[in-house]
Amino acid sequence: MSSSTFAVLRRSGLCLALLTLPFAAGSAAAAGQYTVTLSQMRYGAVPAGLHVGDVVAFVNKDTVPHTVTARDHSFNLQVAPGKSASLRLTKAGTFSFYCILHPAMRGTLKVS
Ligand SMILES: [Cu+2]
Repeated sequence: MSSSTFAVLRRSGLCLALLTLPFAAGSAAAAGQYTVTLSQMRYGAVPAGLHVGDVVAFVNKDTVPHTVTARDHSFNLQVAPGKSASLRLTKAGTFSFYCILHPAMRGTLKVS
C-alpha cells in the first residue's frame, strides 16, 4: 500500500514539475516588452539590454509592408502597413536583420 501511494505521489510530482516549468522559465527574469518603430523606410532605435524571453513589437508606420528578417533566418516577421508584429527572443546572441523588400533597411538585435 505504501509503495503505491509513493508511486502516485511521484507521478503527480512529475506532472506538477512539467506544468510549472514554462512559467518558472518565463518569470525568471521578468520578461520585458519593447517596441521598435518602422518609419520612413528605417528601423527605429533597437533597445539595448535585451534578454531571452523579452518580446519586441515592430510597429510599421509606413504605408508599405516591411519585414524583419534575420540574416541567419532564425526569425522572419511580416509587418503590414499600419500593423505590428511581435518577436519573442528565444536565444542569446547578436542577430543582424534587414527588410527583404527594402534591403537598405538594417538593424541588429543584441540578446543576452
Ligand atoms: Cu521594408
